[in-house]
Amino acid sequence: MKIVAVRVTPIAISDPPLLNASGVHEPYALRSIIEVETDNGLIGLSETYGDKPVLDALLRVKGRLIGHSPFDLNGLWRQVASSAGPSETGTHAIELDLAPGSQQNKAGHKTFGAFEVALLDLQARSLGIPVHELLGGAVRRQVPFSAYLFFKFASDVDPSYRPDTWGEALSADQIVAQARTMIDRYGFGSIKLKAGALAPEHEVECLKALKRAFPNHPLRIDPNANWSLDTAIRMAKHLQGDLDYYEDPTPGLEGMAELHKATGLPLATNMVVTNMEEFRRNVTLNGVQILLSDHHYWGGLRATQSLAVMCETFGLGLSMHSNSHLGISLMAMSHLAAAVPNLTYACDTHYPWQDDEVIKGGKIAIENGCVTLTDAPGLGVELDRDALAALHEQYLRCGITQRDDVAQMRTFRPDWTRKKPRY
Ligand code: GKR
Ligand code: MG
Repeated sequence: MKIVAVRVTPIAISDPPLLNASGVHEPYALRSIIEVETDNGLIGLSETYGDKPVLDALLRVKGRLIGHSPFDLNGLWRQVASSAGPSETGTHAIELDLAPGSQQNKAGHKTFGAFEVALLDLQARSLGIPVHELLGGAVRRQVPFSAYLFFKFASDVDPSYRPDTWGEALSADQIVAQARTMIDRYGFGSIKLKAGALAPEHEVECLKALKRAFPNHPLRIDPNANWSLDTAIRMAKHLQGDLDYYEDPTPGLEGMAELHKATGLPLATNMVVTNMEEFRRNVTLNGVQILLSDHHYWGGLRATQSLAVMCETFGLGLSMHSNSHLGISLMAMSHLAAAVPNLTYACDTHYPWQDDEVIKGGKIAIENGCVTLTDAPGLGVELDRDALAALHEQYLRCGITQRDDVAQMRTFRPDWTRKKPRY
């Protein structure tokens, strides 16, 4: 089986005005859809970031895969390594620091991971088995996700946002209502509140309101390192007893280690342990106790399985981080999560915030908080070509080529700054 064609299509998906530590989501989030076709007519699929640096790297590699076997993952690494552009060797350029997927120093892992998923999809399809079987077998068929709450402007804050029924979510009552809708629609059994956007005291009040409304749901809060160490310690005093884990409240591994020492709270991260070098430092410092993995920047599904083994070895908990995404990514995350025995917490997903879809059959069902895996070959999803064409058109029309939540917030608050930590 040889690769005969590779297609990379940038798309823009509508996104609501969700608030975070940087600012606010733009009306569209960018993704890249990858198709790898073989001489026996199979097509492997993958989905990843659509920001320009990632897209450029994907486009540089795609032609080099023609003639390769989809089983040759080492060959894929060689092609990715030898196609790296000059900017990717600069180590610390960061477009949006709260989303590790936007860090240039992860270019190789992001590019490899994006194609690896499509090749694993092809391998599994050629064997007539699901990806979870290729990864060693499902230890669970129901993969749990958590309700991912955001502070939010109403969609009419700007006509470029698609009208939504979620409405504004700035007060505690509005956040509780958002949680109720999420739980009614999808049955989520745990809740994450994206914080770092409004005053910390107010965000803690909202968390407490969630605790009162959903006393049996494990709760997490994620200020994306927007609280100083002092603020994070101060807020911890109010949060003690309410949290499943405390996610990235304060910047840096050393800061997180100080915080853990001062509070004893279990800390989670998708920001300070994002590669194996940071993993090693974390073990020395005991900064965080739970890793939020993400195959999109850890280098694919197999690399994330290795990370899971490392977490097991060093006694760390494990879950999954997410950015705005569609169903191909959701299925890659789900197959991986199904094959990781030591997944200790429900995974994150932005999926309920996205109305658009690029796969046949529309949105993937989340029931009782879970995605259910079947034995359909590969990732178990097919591309809807009309939807792909429409979302590509949307990409060309929207004019966004790189996510910038800070600039977007400035359109509403001209004095908004990049200051971190803000509180
Ligand atoms: O989509 O606004 C967002 C999130 O804040 C995202 O960018 C983060 O990467 O979800 C992420 C997180 O858990 O830190
Ligand atoms: Mg996070």
